[in-house]
Amino acid sequence: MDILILVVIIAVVAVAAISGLVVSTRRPKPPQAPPPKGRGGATAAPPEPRVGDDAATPVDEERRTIEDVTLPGGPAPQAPPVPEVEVPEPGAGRMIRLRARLARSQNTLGRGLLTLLSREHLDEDTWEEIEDTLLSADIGVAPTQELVERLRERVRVLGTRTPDDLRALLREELLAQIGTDLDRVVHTEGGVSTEGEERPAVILVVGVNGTGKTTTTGKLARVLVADGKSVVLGAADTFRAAAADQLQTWGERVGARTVRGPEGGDPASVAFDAVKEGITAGADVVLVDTAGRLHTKTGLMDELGKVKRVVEKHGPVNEVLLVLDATTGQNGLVQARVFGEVVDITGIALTKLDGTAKGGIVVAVQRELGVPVKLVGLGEGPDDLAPFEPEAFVDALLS
Ligand SMILES: Nc1nc2c(ncn2[C@@H]2O[C@H](COP(=O)(O)OP(=O)(O)OP(=O)(O)O)[C@@H](O)[C@H]2O)c(=O)[nH]1
Ligand SMILES: [Mg+2]
Repeated sequence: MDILILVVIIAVVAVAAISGLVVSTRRPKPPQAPPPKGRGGATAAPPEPRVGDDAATPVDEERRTIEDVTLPGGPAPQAPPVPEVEVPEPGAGRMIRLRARLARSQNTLGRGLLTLLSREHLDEDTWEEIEDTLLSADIGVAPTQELVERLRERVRVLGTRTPDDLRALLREELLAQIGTDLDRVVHTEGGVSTEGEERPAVILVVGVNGTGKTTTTGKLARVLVADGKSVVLGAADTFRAAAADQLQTWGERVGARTVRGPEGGDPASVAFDAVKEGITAGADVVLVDTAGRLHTKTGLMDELGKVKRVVEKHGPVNEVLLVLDATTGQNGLVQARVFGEVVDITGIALTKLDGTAKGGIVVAVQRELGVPVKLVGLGEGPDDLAPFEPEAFVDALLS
């Protein structure tokens, strides 16, 4: 009997011992802190385990809001970013604001002329130097000769020449060459479509490759939006999808919708659809960006003519802006002539004036085409396009 009792007791103790062992092996281990790098590699005794020590974040840490918690399985899904609509600078007075940039690139012409005219003896050599200075600024042969003749005459009449007299004289003569009474307004008055609906103004932007058409279209959209107009963009450069993306990015920044077509599609059809969208949306202005084309490629020039004709099914185009890169000099004049033959150019946007001292091209190109420079590009920034103001231009030249 005693032996039996002893066996039962031993069995109970053995079962208890085994179950305790099992439980202890199942309990998760608290995370192992790296051993402190004590002197001589000695390790401190591990602290007593506490509740919550095995959690990723200690329970006694400051409570976090629900937004801060990263859900298991990766970062929380992000809402698609809403493009921020910017408030562009108004167009008026931009040329004055950008005057410093203009002065930096252009005033070698003004300073050069003033220095030469201030010489005590204005001999033939000096007049030749004056002529060369004007020619090297791309003013063109005929305007240079005219200007030199007038300056000679007026300097002779003037007699003594103070720097202020010379500056005033030069200002007047340069302004006369540039023209102060040309219509430089970018026309944005809508009209009535051929279907009798109200329709937006339509502006076609044309030019050879890389002159700055898309950039100028985007910048002009900003000027118009700043002036309170609603704008639709037409991506009629269908050669590359990237061209439409580029324009769309400009549009999104100011909340202007971009109408685009399939890559390699018919540009005339995209331009037509853009104007249709402008009519439907009740927009004020539709700006149509076209692909860069060499004026020497007849097929491409014919295509441009077609874009204009197709758009005009809705009603007349208000403006055809030829974008010219000021750094290309005299070659720009040849481009202007050929584009003018295919589509009636109504205004010139002269870009990259910040990158050349040859601002005289303003005079030359107006002469060549008989149309005014309406816009000038003075940098790559979104608001670096200014309505052209002759007085501000000449003042920057002579500053
Ligand atoms: N410095 C300066 N750069 C300019 C100006 N206007 C345009 N650019 C730059 O010129 C480059 C060409 O501009 P785009 O607008 O892509 O030219 P594009 O005529 O549309 O070119 P294609 O569509 O390929 O024919 C870009 O790097 C512009 O930032 C300007 O006034 N000043
Ligand atoms: Mg382009």
